[in-house]
Amino acid sequence: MRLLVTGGAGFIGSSFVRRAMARPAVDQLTVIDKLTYAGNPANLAEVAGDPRYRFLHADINDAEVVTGLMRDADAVVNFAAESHVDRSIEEADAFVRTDVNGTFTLLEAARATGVARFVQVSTDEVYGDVPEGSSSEADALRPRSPYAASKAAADLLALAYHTTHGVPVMITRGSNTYGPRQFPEKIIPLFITNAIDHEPLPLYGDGLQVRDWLHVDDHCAAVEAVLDRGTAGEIYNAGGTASLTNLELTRWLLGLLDRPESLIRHVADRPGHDRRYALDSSRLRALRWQPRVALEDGLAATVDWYQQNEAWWRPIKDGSFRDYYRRLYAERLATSTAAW
Ligand code: NAD
Ligand code: TDX
Repeated sequence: MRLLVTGGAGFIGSSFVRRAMARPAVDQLTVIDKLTYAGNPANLAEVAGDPRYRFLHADINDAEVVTGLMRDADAVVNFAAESHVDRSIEEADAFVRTDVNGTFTLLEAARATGVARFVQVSTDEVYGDVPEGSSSEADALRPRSPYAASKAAADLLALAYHTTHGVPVMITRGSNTYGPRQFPEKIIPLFITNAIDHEPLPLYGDGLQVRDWLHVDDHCAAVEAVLDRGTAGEIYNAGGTASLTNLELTRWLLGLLDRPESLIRHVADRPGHDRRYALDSSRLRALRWQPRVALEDGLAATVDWYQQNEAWWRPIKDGSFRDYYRRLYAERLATSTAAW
């Protein structure tokens, strides 16, 4: 199998690449990544020397480049995206350019080259807020943030390219993912690294929003199952092993790090904040996939990884991330309240 992986220098993409390179069935793997603030070549250092692997620093919107790469591939997995909800609230341009136009460019290339399989990596956020029960793949899309809307638009384009042009598209919709090498803008790595430094943890609103946590290894196994055994034109939900409130999650992290709950600050809520996500993953389970990493094991290992790998995250937090953090959190923290 010759694989083309977009966004492979990011959190989930790089984990997928390491996993794929361990498979003898993979003869060639090409990563294309724009290396935005979230892309980090260090995430791919482990595979960089393998003769089956090559890296191309490019934008998925470059039609000529992606068409050329696809001619030389049996399958494409599209991880490339702008992925952070709060950034999409601040400025959504890049979300439309990458998540919508970029996916469109890849679909056009798939149509032109007749690539055999195309996995579009999507998210539970396309279903919007789910006050009770769980989302199944046939449910209506009700995205509520610009990020979620950009991913939903990509899903609809992908499905239309399957129906109209026969492009062999499969969509995965994973839930909130966590693990090593996640950019420290997302709640788990942000709170772990802040807590290591005895900095406050800015919990949005009442902290009672519910997320269903999926370990990155389980997310990658889901994408691999769909790549290998999925049916073209189908959507596959991949839910996690534990649903809990952000407040419960935060307390758990503080316990693992031996830090006091007085670090928790309730800050102004995220506009349009989805209260709860939940996925029904029975279709993917029928493909012999199930999430395996229990949250207690995955969180402990993730905390340990950030403790052992300061060289990975300190340069990020000390660089341009500082300005972002100030913009998003300074005012919020100045007007915050204690958790108790
Ligand atoms: P990430 O932000 O860590 O990585 C995104 C990668 O895409 C980066 O390497 C970045 O450089 C690259 N990229 C961005 N724009 C590009 C462009 N125009 N051309 C080429 N490369 C570009 O994201 P992640 O958390 O690893 O998420 C990967 C995918 O999984 C995304 O599609 C996201 O929507 C989806 N997803 C993420 C989660 C989660 O909790 N993190 C859950 C479900 C689905
Ligand atoms: O500082 C924070 N304080 C806080 O209370 C941050 C960054 C987050 N939160 C809350 C908001 C959410 O309820 O924590 C929860 C998780 O937030 P994020 O880590 O930003 O993730 P979320 O918005 O749920 O989206 C994630 O899962 C679905 C990924 O970022 C998406 O890429 C994926 O599609």
